[in-house]
Amino acid sequence: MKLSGAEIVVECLKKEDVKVVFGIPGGAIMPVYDYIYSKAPFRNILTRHEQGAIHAADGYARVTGNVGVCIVTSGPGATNLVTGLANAHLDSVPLVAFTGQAPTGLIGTDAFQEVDIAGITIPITKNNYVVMDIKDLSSTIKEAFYIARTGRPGPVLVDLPKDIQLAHSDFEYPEKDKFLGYRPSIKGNLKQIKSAAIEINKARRPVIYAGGGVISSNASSEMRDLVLKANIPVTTTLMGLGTFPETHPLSLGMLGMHGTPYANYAISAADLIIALGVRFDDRVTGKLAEFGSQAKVIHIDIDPAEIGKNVLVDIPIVGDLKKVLQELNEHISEKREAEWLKTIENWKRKHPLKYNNNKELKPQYIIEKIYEITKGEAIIVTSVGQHQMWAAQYYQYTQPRTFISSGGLGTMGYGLPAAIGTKIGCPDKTVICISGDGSFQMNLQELATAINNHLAIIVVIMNNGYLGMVRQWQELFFNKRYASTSLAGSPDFTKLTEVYGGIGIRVTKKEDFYSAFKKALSLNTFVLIDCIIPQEENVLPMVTPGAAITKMIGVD
Ligand SMILES: Cc1ncc(C[n+]2csc(CCOP(=O)(O)OP(=O)(O)O)c2C)c(N)n1
Repeated sequence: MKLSGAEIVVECLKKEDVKVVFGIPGGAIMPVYDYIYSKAPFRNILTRHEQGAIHAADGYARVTGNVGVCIVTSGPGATNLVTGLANAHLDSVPLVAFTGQAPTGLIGTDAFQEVDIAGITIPITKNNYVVMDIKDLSSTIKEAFYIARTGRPGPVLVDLPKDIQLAHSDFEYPEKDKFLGYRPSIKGNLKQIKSAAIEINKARRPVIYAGGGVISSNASSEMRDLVLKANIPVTTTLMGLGTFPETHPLSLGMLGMHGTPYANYAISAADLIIALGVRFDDRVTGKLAEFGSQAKVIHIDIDPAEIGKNVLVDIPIVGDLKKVLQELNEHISEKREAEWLKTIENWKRKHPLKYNNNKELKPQYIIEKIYEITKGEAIIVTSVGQHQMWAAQYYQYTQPRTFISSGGLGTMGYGLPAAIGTKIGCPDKTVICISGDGSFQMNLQELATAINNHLAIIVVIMNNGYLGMVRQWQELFFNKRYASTSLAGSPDFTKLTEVYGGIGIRVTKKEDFYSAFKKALSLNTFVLIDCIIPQEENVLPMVTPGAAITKMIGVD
C-alpha cells in the first residue's frame, strides 16, 4: 500500500519508538501535523516558540538518553531552531529536527518562507538532509536517527519539502545500520589501552578528568570501577557532573573557571591526567600552556577530531568509553597513592568552597537547601549565568543525567524549556529549574507549555536584578561600569506565573526559603519561587580569564 510522505514520516517515528515530539506547525509542515493529529501514537507537545521546542527535545534527550525530536515549519520556524541546534551540537545531544520546506519546484526562488536551512545549519549539525525524492524519505529518516544517536551523538536536521510530504510511495523501514562514509570507532586500540594501563599503574599523582562523554556513553559505572580499583581522584567538567558521586571522598567536584580550588590544584600537580570524554575547553583549562603541565595525558574519546585538538596527548584512544574502560579495567592493578591522596585531603580542608553565609538570602544557601530537602535526588536544570555556576557548585550530584545545563554554547533561556523536556522524560522525578531573572525572560513564553501540560516543575529564580554574570565581569574587569546589565523594571514573576495559571511564591528573607520550597514540593504542580537575592553576589572562586587555573580570585 502506498503512503503519503507525511504518513511515512510518522510511521518512521513509530519505528524509532519515538514517545514525544515538540514543535509548532505552519504551512510547509501541515501534512505531517495533519497525520500526527489523526494517527500518531506519540505525544505531541505544542510549545510557544520553536526555540522552546528544540530545547525541550534537548532536555528530553539528555535525561532519557533517547533521541529528542522536534518538528517545525519552514522559514522562521526553521531559523528559530538555529540556537537549539548549535546548543545540542556543542554538547553532543542526539536530536532529529524536522523542518518544513517550500515545494521542490520552488526551492531557490525565494518562495514564501523559504530559507536554505540545510545550508545555514551545516556547521551546527552532525549531518543534515533535504529530501528531494519521496523514495529516499524513509532511508533518510533511518539514517538521521542512526547518526544522531551513534558515535559522538549530535543533532541531525531533515528538511521536508511540502510536495514530498504530499507525494505517495511504498513504505518500508530499512533494517540497515551501515551508511556510506560513517563508521564510528567503538572498540579502542588494545595496544594503546595496555599502554594507558601501564601509565595508570605507575602514576604517583593521577587524576581523572571526566566530561559529558562519560554520560553519553553510559560509562559511569565503568569509570567508577576504575576509580575505586586504583583510588584515583576524579574531577568533572560542568557536563560531567554526576558521572561520579560528589559525596565520595575521591571526588574533587568541578574544575576550571568556577571549579573547586582543590580540583584546579590537583590537575595542575598531577603526573597523569586521564581525560575521559572531554574537550579541554578553555573554560576548563585556563591558560593552555600551564594546564596539567607536569602530567602525561591519556585521552579517551569516540571522536578522533577531539584528540590533540587543544592539548598534546601522550596516549590517545579512540573508541566508545564504556567499551574502552571495560577493557582498560582488566589491566589495572589495585593501588592507593597514599601521599597524593593526603595532599588532596589537605587542599580540601584548607580551601573548601565557601561563601559569606550571613543573614541575607544567598543563592549558594538556596542551592544547599534544595540539595538538603530533595536529598540530592532531584534533577536540576539550569539556564546560563551565575545561578548555573552556583547550582553546579553547591548541589552534590551523585547520578549521571541529573544536571541538565547548556555547557558549550552557554544558552540563556535554555532552562525552562529544557525542564519541560526533562519532566516529560522523567515524570516521576522532582525537576527543579534554576534560572536567573535574565535567562528566564528569554523563553518565558514556555510557561504556557509547562502549565497547560500540567507539568509539576519548580522554577527557582535567583533574582538579582542584573544580567549577573556579565555584571560580575564588569565589576572585576571593567571598573564597575555596569553597561546595560541592570534588569530594573522586570515584571513580578510570581504574578506572571499566576496569569499563566501556575503558582508563584516570592521569597525575600533567608528564613522563608525552606518553608516556601517545602510548600512548592507538596503542591505537586507548576510553582515558580522568585528569590530576591543580593544584587552584587559573585561566583567564586574564579580563574581570571586567560590565567593558569591555579590563579583563582577568592582563594587565599
Ligand atoms: C542568549 C545569550 N545571550 C547572552 C549571553 C551572555 N551572558 C552570559 S551570562 C549572562 C547573564 C545571565 O543573567 P541571568 O540569567 O539573570 O543570570 P545570573 O548571571 O544573574 O545568575 C549573559 C547576558 C548568553 N550566554 N546567552
